Amino acid sequence: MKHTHKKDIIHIVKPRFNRRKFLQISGISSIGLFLGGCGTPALEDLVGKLSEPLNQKVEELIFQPQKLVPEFAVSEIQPEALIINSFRNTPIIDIDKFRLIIDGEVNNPLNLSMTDIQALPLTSMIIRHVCVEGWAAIVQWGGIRLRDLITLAQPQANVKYAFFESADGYYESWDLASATHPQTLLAYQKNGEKLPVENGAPLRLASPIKLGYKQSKWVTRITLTSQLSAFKGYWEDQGYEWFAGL
Ligand SMILES: Nc1nc2c(c(=O)[nH]1)N[C@H]1C(S)=C(S)[C@@H](COP(=O)(O)O)O[C@H]1N2
Ligand SMILES: [Mo]
Repeated sequence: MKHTHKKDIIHIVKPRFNRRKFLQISGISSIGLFLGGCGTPALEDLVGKLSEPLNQKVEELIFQPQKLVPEFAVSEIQPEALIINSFRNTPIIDIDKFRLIIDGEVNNPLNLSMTDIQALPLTSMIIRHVCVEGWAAIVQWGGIRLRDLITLAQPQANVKYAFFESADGYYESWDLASATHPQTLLAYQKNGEKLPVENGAPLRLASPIKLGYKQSKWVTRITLTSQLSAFKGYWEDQGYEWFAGL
């Protein structure tokens, strides 16, 4: 089966993280946390919460040694090989207003700005991206471990799946074990630079354990659930395999 893809180029509002803006965002964040509502948590609180206890099932997944996929050397990166593959136009996202929502069957739903996200530990990996159209590319991705965000959201014991919504209307769902694999990242860097918008900025999935179509670009919402949705994934709903493991 062939993907259809267009390569339209459009402009986005450039992010401007100057000092004033940074202080502004952190200020708003602290107030949100103080009010105890659904505001964005302050940066220190985010990082601090990573060591809080979890429910049994997620704890098992996170502390059980999950098999690591061997990574490549910097010299093996193929900067030209990653082909832009988008089923629609590149969406317009205002980085200053961007929020990543983590919700569903969780005790601590999250609403995070890119500043919040970039305050979490940065992980970098060099892996092979494999597209079912018959091409592959060795890419370096930098970002946060998805498991860290899932940990912060405090999923309830019955959670089995993560459902991803993207700004272009794309959607995906993953099993929890794959979503909490230590090499499953929400990336904001590609080959050592800021992630280009065509490749999914501000945030995209990157993982060596799943095929290319599982790696949602422009992720805006992650919903943790006990039931698999009737909508499994954009390509899956047209007959592609759901698990799509590598
Ligand atoms: N939101 C969104 N994510 C997406 C797609 C898409 O069309 N929209 N295409 C998928 C497919 S089929 C592939 S191979 C990769 C391509 O990533 P790239 O465009 O950064 O090379 O993104 C995946 N994630
Ligand atoms: Mo793909």
